[in-house]
Amino acid sequence: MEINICLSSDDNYAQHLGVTIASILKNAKKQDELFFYILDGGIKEENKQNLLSLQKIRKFDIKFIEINEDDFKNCPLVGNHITIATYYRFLIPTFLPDLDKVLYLDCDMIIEDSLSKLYAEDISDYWIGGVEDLGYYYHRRELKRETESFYINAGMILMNLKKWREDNIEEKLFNFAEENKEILIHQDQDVINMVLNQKSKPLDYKWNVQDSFYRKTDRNRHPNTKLLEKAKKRPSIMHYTGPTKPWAEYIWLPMAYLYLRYLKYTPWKDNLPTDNDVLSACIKSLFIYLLHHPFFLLSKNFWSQSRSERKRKLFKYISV
Ligand SMILES: [Mn+2]
Repeated sequence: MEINICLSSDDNYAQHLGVTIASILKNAKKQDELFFYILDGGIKEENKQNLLSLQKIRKFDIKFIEINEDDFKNCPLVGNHITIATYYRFLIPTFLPDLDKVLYLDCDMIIEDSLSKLYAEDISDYWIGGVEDLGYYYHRRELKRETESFYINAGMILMNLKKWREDNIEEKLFNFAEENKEILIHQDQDVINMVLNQKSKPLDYKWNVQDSFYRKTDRNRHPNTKLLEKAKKRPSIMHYTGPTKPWAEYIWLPMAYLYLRYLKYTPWKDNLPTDNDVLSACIKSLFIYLLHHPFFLLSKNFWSQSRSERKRKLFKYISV
């Protein structure tokens, strides 16, 4: 079965792109024919060769599509760990004129399953298919949407390119982004949700398990379904959604070990996360907390908070 996958990366992310691809190759079924389309924001020749060397794991096709940043100069930038590259996916129907369907994946993902079942999902009546983002409960309300409504995580989207072209979706996305700068928090993800919500198909959680799924603070608001619990135990796609990534802050991130599982099959195998030592990470976080709150044990306020609130404050500094 032919599986068309689109990923986006600049030279800084080439290693993580490589690890994501390696995880796809390692878990592909015999009959999967893999075609990768890379939206290339300046990947250097050396790293392109490194990516091609992954052919050792398994045969695949790869095409680099050069991106012109000028096409995105009107897009608003919000937050600090998101770059202009997140907008590239708006133009995928133009970048890939020969395809009617494509699976878009972020490079902060590890794939632990064949992608054939996901790719075969019938989205002929939809613009996109994807998995709910369980965070952002309050944010949805700010966007003046029903809190219960489906809010997709844009790190994995199955795209019906044919329907995007028929309905002029590219233009609608860019217009919306330009006209609504002040309400966008999650940049292109908000835009995708606001414009495409009417025709988004919810898919099984296991196809985009986000690290927020494991956080206790959010859990109260999670739909308490068996599907969600099952997906968390064995993600088919693990997505490191926050600013904390497994290649840097390894210790405190759920499922971070999956990144190392596939890093070792790539030419970047020696670039291990810097803080993969538990003891030094604990000492570091306690030290930083004490710097900010030298008398916290004496403060009445601290002890009158709920346990979870205290914990949250103590661990806030870990990713500093
Ligand atoms: Mn992501």
